[in-house]
Amino acid sequence: MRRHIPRALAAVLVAGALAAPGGAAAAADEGPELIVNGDFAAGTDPWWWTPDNPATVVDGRLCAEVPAGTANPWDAIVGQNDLPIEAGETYALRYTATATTPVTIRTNVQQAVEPWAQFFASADQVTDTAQTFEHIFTATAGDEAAQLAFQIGGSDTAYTFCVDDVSLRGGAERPPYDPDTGSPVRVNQVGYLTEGPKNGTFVTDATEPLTWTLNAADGTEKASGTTVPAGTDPTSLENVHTFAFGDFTEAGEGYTVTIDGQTSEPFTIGDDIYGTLRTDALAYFYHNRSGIEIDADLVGEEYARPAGHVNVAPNQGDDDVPCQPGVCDYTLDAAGGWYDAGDHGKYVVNGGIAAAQVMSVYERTLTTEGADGEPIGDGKLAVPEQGNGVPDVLDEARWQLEFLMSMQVPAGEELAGMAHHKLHDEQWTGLPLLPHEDPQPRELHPASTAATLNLAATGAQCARLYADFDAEFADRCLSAARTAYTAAEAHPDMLADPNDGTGGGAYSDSNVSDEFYWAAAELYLATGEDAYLQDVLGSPLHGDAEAVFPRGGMSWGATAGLGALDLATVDSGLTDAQLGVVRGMVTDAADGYAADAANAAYGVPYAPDGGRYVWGSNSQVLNNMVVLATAHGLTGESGYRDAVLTGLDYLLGRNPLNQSYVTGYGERDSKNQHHRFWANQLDPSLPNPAPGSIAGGPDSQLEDPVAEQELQGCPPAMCYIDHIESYSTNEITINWNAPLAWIAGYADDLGAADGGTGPGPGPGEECAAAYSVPNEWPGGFTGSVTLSCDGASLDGWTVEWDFPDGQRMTNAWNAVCTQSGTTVSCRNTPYNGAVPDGGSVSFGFNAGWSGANGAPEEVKLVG
Ligand code: 9MR
Ligand code: 9MR
Repeated sequence: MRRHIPRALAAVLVAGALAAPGGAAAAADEGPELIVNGDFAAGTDPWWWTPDNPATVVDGRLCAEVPAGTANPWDAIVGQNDLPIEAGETYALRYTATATTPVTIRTNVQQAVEPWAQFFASADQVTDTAQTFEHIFTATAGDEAAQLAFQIGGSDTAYTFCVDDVSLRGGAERPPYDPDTGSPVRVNQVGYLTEGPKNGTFVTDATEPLTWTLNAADGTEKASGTTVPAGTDPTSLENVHTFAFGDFTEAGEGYTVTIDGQTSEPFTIGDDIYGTLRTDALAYFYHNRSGIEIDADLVGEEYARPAGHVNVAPNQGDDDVPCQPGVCDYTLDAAGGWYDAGDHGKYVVNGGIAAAQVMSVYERTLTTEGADGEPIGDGKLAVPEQGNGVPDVLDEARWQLEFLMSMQVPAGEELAGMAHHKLHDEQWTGLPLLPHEDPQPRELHPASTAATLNLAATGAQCARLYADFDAEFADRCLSAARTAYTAAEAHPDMLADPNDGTGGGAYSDSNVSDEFYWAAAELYLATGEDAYLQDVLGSPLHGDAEAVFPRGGMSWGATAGLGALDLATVDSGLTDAQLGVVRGMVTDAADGYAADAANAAYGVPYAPDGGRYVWGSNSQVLNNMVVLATAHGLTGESGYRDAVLTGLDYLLGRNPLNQSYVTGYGERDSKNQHHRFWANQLDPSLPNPAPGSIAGGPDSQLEDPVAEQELQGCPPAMCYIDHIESYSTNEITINWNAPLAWIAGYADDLGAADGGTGPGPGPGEECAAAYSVPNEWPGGFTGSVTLSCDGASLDGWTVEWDFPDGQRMTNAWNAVCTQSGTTVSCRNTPYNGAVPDGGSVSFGFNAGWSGANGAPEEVKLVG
């Protein structure tokens, strides 16, 4: 650090490698600095050390406590990886060090993997007087990712080693950022639904339309058309064209698109392309369970592992976790739950949204017509609770719900009812590290309002969903939720400390009005109680679509939308007017996301402020897709559905990097996400991430050392690297996989509907209308009618039906309706009279019912 320069200057200069030719140091100094954070101003990152010599930053230097009696120098190391060393180049290595006992250390620049070939090695004598060492060397061989290793083991006595101002300069300037993006023809590398939109993007300098051809696996041309020039795409700064082949509906595998001699990655057209994605995305959660052995019978040998944090050495166990010093004087049994991400922390904030969205994978099947609960039912997922009579997806969510409840401050304590913000290691650990090998002490961090409201919201949703399966558990959830909500009201501004990021993430959030909204909504839906409803209606967020659904997407820090989505879809006593407000927020937000998708050359429903892609941008995209899909369920509008599907295209390869961000899906998939067990990139004996794991995705802020080194100058949607240490672009976490599972379920259900069970003209019909009830509650329901054409088109339409059970329509949208007796007649608005061949148009309405709510026998197209 700068303020230590006097000490560093006072240090004795020890020049090694005196034989270096004159001027070599100067030549090396012209090259780039390869060491990141050599002055430790940014903390310990990206330095690493071996587990027995823990290091921390003390007075601006990195100090390691080296144990006595290790056998070899390399039994204790402080180092930094990813140093690009080039053969024939000259380098200057400098650092300042002290040791409380005089020692001879080994200072090596070497391969980071076997056979550990050395490009430079020196024996340096370090004493308790600060000395600056300087070594000039010419590398005789090279390595793209070498390491600097201070090998400080082998001492008979324990001592403290401190190092500062580490610098390694030399080699050629780094080439400008130039990722390998493969073919310029960008498609969804998994595929397209038979009846869905089919769009792609072509990167080219051409400004005139070009011909595209769609070819079958055997090379036969199946369709062709021309591209649409779209100018410079702001997310990639590349000139692009788009192309569309939605009219082509012949199912098959191995299709490619060729433009201007360039051929896309292969893809499938079919109805069943997202079924395994739903299952795999959900499997992520079992894989990342804490406190239970991950069973080879369920996941295969490669992914099996012992239980983590169950009090078997070197783990310190999560069954009796103390607070950080000074925070509390009790301990909690907080075993179980899901590990957050690449790290072994367990956090209530993002743990809450993740649990909620996994529960919603299930709840969606209760509230949405055509949503199939079977693929997530009992015996369908690879979880140990198979066969217990409870849908497997709820078994999975319960694993986390039990943990969330265990984080609640016990009765009798000062903050009783509040929830601790998080539990994690005292210090950051390095990679790789299996959960059961984590030696760090675990600590509870202070309670926070945000965490408490996460518990209230998820507890209430739990009460709704588990009541049918386990009343005792549902009651326990509700009671925890009520207590939490009351405690949060009493402590409405206990914000998590943004600087509390050692050993785990901070997850700090300066505004909890959205968590209050979410929790009040869920408690109202669980209890029907007016007090909670009044809190919803009285929230400053209520009715404000942009506040509830930020343009950049919902996230762990912006949760109001979770409440609004549930209010819009789950049966409750909301009046039609109240329901109209809530649904209006959903459709307003969805309109914005759909417009963003339509404007984007890559079809992505994500247009963040200032074009900045944030940490975890892929989950922001997914959360916008969840809003769109919900709006589709409420209205039947195909535009919403299309924006969800083009969002999937983006995530699965139709993007500026030609990258599928989901492991195991697509030809160019992410495989090296930041994870301490799935760390194959660091240790070939460990697996890559399990299929269905979604990477965080482009983050234009470059928030980790690898991103800083490799991605300088990247356009926003290209700020991503499939490297295990790029945690700001390439981590995986429960709260990103949860919306992936939700969307995969939605898309799979769409495919099933296309496959014959959904609306759409039957054989022989040219234009037809289909009636559905997306939502029903005591005394009321929302109806939807979809007009579809195949082999004809409409220019203006009127439909009629008879309600069989005396239902009364109260209001309609996207149509003008009248009711006389039991007969309803609806005609198009000035905006949606046209139904093209192969297209569809939907409208919706609210109506009242009593006794029964049967569907009309027929919806007739009368004009
Ligand atoms: O592994 C950690 C990851 O889960 C976090 O998102 C990230 C940012 O907080 O930090 C990672 O841990 C690194 C730590 O911040 C600094 N030392 C190296 C750790 C592993 O890369
Ligand atoms: O998802 C979090 C992201 O929104 C934040 O910008 C980032 C930095 O604070 O932290 C992310 O969460 C990480 C957490 O802090 C530690 N575990 C891994 C999480 C995902 O990278």
